[in-house]
Amino acid sequence: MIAARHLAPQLEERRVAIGLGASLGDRRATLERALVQLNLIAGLRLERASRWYRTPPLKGGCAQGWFLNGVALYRSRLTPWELLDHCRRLEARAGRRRSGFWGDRTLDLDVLLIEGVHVDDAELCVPHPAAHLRPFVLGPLLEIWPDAIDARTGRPMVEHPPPLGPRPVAVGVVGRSTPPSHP
Ligand code: A4P
Ligand code: MG
Repeated sequence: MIAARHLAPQLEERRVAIGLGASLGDRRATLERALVQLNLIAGLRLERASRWYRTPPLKGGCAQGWFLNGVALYRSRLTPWELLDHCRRLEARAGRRRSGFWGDRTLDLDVLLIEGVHVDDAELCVPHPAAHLRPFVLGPLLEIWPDAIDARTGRPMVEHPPPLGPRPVAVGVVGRSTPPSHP
């Protein structure tokens, strides 16, 4: 394991998982645009994306009733903080707005896992501390990266107990899909 502060600015290529979520607007178009925009960043290359899942909000406060969630796996040469900056920039570009803590959002991008890297600082926690607790994250993550390791514990993600809550319902596959039966 490499302590984050010792990472060189230009990392060797590592796999990274990004969680995508949206509960406002044309969720699917926003998430698919974000996948492409991330892939256009120098040092990031899309390897696989999960299906999209229609998911109930984890805790109330979602006026439009449901989220669309998915996870994408990239090959990355970026530092964890560069990744976070790009995620924030794309959220802003998607016109991210929200209504209160855990409220609606047009686009939420979370850095879920970075292969072999564990960061805990004021700005960034990787692995994302809640990744293994959320069905709409762990399910799609294991779909595309079944042997992912939790760098905080060194154990496979698949060994985490199944998170509580309703199982997310897949509504389509990126690029060839079953259109969702909702707007
Ligand atoms: N931050 C620290 N670690 C990370 C990380 N690994 N990835 C910091 C991204 N950001 C990280 O995040 C606030 C700050 O957390 C960032 O600026 C960064 O410095 P945010 O995304 O701006 O705020 P947020 O999304 O409101 O908070 P948070 O804690 O990220 O919320 P979550 O955990 O994303 O939960 N229900 C369903 N069904 N689907 C969802 O996607 N999402 C949420 C929000 C609640 N309920 C949901 C869903
Ligand atoms: Mg977030």
